Amino acid sequence: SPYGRSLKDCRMKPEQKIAKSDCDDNIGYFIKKKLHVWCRLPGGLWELGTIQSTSGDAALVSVSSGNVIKVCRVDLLPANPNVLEGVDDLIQLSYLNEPSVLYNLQCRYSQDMIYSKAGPVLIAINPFKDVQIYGEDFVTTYRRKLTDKPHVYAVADAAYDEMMADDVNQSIIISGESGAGKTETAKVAMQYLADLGSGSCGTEHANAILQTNCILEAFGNAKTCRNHNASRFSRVTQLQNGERSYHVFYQLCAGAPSTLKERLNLKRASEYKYLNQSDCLEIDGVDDARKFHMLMEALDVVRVCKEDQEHAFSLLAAVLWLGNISFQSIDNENHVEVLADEAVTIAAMLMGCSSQELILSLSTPEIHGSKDSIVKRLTLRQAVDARDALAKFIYVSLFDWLVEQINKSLAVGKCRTGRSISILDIHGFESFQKNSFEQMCINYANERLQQHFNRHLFKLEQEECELDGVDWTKVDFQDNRECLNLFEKKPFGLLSLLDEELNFPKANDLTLANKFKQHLNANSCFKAEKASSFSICHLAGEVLYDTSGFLDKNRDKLPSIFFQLLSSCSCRLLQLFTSKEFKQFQKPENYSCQMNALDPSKSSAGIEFKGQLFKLMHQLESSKPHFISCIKPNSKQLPGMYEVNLVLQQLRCCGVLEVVRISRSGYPTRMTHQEFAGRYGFLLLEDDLPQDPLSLSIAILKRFSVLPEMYQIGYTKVFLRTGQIASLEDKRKKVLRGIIGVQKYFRGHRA
Ligand code: AOV
Ligand code: MG
Repeated sequence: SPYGRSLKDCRMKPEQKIAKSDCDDNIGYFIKKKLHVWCRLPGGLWELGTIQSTSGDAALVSVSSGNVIKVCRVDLLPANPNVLEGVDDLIQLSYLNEPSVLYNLQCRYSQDMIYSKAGPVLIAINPFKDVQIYGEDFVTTYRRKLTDKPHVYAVADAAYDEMMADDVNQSIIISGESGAGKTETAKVAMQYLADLGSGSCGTEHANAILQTNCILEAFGNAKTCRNHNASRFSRVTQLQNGERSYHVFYQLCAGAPSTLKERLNLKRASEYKYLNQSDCLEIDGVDDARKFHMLMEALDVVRVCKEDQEHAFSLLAAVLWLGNISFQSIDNENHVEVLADEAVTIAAMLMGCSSQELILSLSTPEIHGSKDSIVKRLTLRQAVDARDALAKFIYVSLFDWLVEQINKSLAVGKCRTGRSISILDIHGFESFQKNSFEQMCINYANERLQQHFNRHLFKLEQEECELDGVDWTKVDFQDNRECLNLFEKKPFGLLSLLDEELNFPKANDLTLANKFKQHLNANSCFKAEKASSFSICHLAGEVLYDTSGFLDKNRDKLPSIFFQLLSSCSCRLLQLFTSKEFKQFQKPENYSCQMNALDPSKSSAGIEFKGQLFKLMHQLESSKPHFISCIKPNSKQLPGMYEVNLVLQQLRCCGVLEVVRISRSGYPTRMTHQEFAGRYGFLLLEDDLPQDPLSLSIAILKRFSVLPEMYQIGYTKVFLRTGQIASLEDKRKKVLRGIIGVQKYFRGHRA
């Protein structure tokens, strides 16, 4: 598994998730009734079978192949009756154990039903192929509410209706791991909303909104080994083999018209060190030159003027040329100076400064920490780091600027109702063999989002019960307050301690790890590990982190000498990037740790990240959320392939099982009185046939001696506890068999 430890070490232990099996409690009943059970085979796969006999802790089970195998009782779980096969909503399952959920989703996926519901959450399993469920006809079908099949369109439609009816902002929150389909799902949702909106805002405005995808993907997405179109950050300067930097660089090199190429001194992508280091310049089936033309059109559509476009392309070229700047050794101690070649000349020209100024800035050592650390000359490592920091700063600022331009342009549009639907395409929980600062930030963000998810869905559950007049009994759910404290507590939380350590010039990976261990051990989500490692028990699983590189990555500041350089450049955008107003726009509101973003010594990546996260949460808190969980069915990006363990891993991580558990922990099966009477009413005798559906439901429950603690009667629905529907189904089947037997008898008799 690519997930290293997380499969084994999920905080939610399997026995918690697989609520003590009904099968284990009623094993005699299962044997007698020949009911299906799931047996866990060695290797973790599940197979359907029926129990033949038990002795002690083991059971003999006959499986579908005809073989009889010996299975430990703890490895047996009840399976759902056939009537529940492939249900739209997992909440309808009588038994919500992992194999049942996996099988249900697989059954649907094999028929291209990639969307399912898990109570209030939409599950989307990546098809890795075109599925014929999008486009005008489907939009109309969902808009007119002619179907209730789960779909992103249905989610977007509900968000739209609720926004209009309740005058409340909505958010569609999409989660899932890399390659799970978040960005595609976001686009499907946007497409639907743009179609709806084109009526009121005009097609032009709706089209402009859709065109932003093209721009954001060019500048914000890149090929990784997991996803050829991954939404990524900070990968301008360093690449893994087989991965690419942001698409826009390759698009520019391949597609810029010759005059532009000349003005920017552009070469082929293979000539640039930032691009040629990973042995991967092209993506199968992707025409970068064509994409560049689409990008330019999209920029026109969102009204970024030609002059600004040219500025943006110049800065992209400047970044590429910065990467080609090299250094030569000047002594035996690995000290270097900048090589004054064409890379420096062209980069300086594109930025609007002189080569001398650029060289001087690249050669001036940054002084951080105490005076002891002052060095007169740069080592190769320091010089490369400084150059890369400059390139990253330019790219990041360019990206932020572009987003601002797009927002300004769209705000000019005709429809300003004051209400919005936000679509959040987030980076999902990650757990690799080795995890660093980036994973910590990503997982922290997911932890915050998960809290939002739980709290909200928990509340929903309560509301549904109350609305239907059903007694609300507290169901427990995993609260991650403790884990969030581990990150956010002041002064002894991960982020504060990390920042504090930046002030110690002699700090290193080990001192940082020790500091964590010294101050955080009391938190139950923290685990000290060997040397520079520690673990965090995240809601989605335990993750092992290694502090190596934490300090450098957290420092993430642009040496102050570059601020001086950039503010004196003639390029208008560079001046803007170092100006107060620009920083003001980037600075998150509701920022708990106020700081001067212009003072590089005070910013840290962790604090910045937290600030942005708080801003995001603030925005989400004030909107009505709709959740979509994307699942990647295999790690090969192939259609028609469903890897059970990979899916299970994700279901556990994204908390979907937990939500279904929460949603139904009290009374999982909910059927309207009409549905209930429709299916089981015929089981009643003539005498006890009441008129209204609610009384019919009560009569059915009485007739079959369902214990009062096993159900509740709501105004509109029957709420049943786990397993009840299965036993009702059993009775129904028996009666039906009896009826068919009688019919046969009569037919035979007549004949
Ligand atoms: P991600 O956004 O979740 O990853 P994407 O949305 O980029 O993942 O999806 C990855 C690939 O899966 C896409 O390029 C498509 O080829 C395919 N795909 C996803 N959803 C669909 C769909 N509904 N129909 C057809 N193909 C689909 V990342 O951004 O890496 O976390 O950082
Ligand atoms: Mg994405």
